[in-house]
Amino acid sequence: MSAPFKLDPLPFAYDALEPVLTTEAMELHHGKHHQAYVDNLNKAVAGTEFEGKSLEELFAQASKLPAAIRNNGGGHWNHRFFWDLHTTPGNNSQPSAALKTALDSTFGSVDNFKAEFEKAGVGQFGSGWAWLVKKADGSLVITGLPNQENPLMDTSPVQGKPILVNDVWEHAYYLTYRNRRPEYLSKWWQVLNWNKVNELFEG
Ligand code: MN3
Repeated sequence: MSAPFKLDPLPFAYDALEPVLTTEAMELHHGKHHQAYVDNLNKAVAGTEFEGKSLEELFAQASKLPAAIRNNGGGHWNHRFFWDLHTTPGNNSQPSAALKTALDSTFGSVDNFKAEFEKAGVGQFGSGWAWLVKKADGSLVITGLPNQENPLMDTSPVQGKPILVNDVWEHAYYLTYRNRRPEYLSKWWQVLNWNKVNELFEG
């Protein structure tokens, strides 16, 4: 039997993203919410035919998964991917020349891309995530997906390689921004590490 899923420490300190994401918000989001997805995922796969499989293997057959495995597996993968995209405010990272060219040609400009991405986040009804996906043909598309779905799942209406995501569950922003999801989305760019997005786009 393979080792159960586990919660890795954040790749930065809990206070590294202040003031955009506060220490209290990060401690709760990572230490409680993400931990709960990991714990519930381990409970859901224990003793089933799905135990010992990687998340990517599970997502490829998401349509056949019990809801508890799909929801908590997505919750674990999505948060791990999300944390890796963050960096201290003022890091001054930017889209690479190749990514900028793709964003310009797809969305008109990087600023227009940001506006479209924020719109997808604001428009995602209820809980979910806003995604930027590189499809198999290399094209870029923005999509909102509900709950803990992601573009690796065979159930997703948009399939492909995720290269950027933002969490628009209330637990992601409510402590700091209350009901102001648009403000959270617009400030969040300050803590995005474009170098990671560049690597994912070009990789
Ligand atoms: Mn979350």
